[in-house]
Amino acid sequence: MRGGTSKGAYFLAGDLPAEPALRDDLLLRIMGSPDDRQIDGLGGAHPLTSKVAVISPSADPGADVDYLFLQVAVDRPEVSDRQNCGNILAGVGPFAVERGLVPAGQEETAVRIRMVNTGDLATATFPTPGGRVDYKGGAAISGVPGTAAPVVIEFPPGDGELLPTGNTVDVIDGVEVTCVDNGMPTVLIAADSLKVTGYETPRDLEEDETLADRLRIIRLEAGRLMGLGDVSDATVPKLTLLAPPRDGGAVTTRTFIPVRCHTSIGVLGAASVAAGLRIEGTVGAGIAVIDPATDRVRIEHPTGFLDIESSVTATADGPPSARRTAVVRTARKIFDGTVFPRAADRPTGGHR
Ligand code: NQM
Repeated sequence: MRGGTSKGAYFLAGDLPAEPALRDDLLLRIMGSPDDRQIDGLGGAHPLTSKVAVISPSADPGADVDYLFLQVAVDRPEVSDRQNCGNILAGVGPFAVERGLVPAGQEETAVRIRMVNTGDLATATFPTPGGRVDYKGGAAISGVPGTAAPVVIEFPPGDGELLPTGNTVDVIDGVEVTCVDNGMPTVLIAADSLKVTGYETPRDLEEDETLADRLRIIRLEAGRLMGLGDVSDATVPKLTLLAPPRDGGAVTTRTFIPVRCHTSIGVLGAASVAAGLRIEGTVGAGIAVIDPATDRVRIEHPTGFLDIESSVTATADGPPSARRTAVVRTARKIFDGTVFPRAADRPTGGHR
């Protein structure tokens, strides 16, 4: 399925081995990793198209289904459950209805989802005319051609720290950063503090080796400060370069996930950026143009923009916390069938 601006293979948990090492070895073979082109599997040779969702009924009374997100590395034999994915999340509700885990309503269906990676909850609501998922619709999202049915995703406020280092600004390697987590650990950096404009193409930024070195140093230290330990092999935290908006939005972004530069922006990544912009004194607050009269924040990115509803509670005597986060995505079933993984040679899977 395509979920938002990502694409992945969605599985019922019961169809995969329960043992993580066996499951990950199978997923590497299904996706065709490790291989730059993922030529022998389903993966699309980019982190955004090498994703897996594992869905099962939930034992949590507040959720209908559990969603475990797995990032399958393209060029390394690694499968990681250390991050969540809000784009792939957009396909979880429709998949749950297709597989009979959740009954469809006659007009629309709301599916309560527990995101196993973080323990956070989300509710996805999408049209089901006549009790069937209908992927056709008029919603357009930047980075995806055409239109499809809208999937409205609401995130209740989490109870984690929005500013995991306890500071609005930390200085790492001489650069001011804000470390923020509203569903995705993210490091906000002013693009000009790294001698780029923030309007470059993802490809130009990826080819800038000096920038890559700086980002690597900043990310390792930020991960430590955010309590994530040694993040050298982890896909979090993400790094978002910020510049003033150019197309009427709140801010321009270029996000590293963490080595490749995102062609748009992740949903939870955007939720974290939006929350960060709303907190006084952060790196983003000084760059963004925020309208305090509305919750809507338009995040500009390389292929357009992502609108996210985000509000933050700021009190004088306590740390800021997220009040509300919501987003509209689309999702589409592309193929339903049987995958034939390449044969197992020896277990290659490294689980992180
Ligand atoms: O932040 C890519 C994506 C993502 C993550 C990444 C995402 C999110 O766009 O919620 O969706 O940051 O690795 O799929």
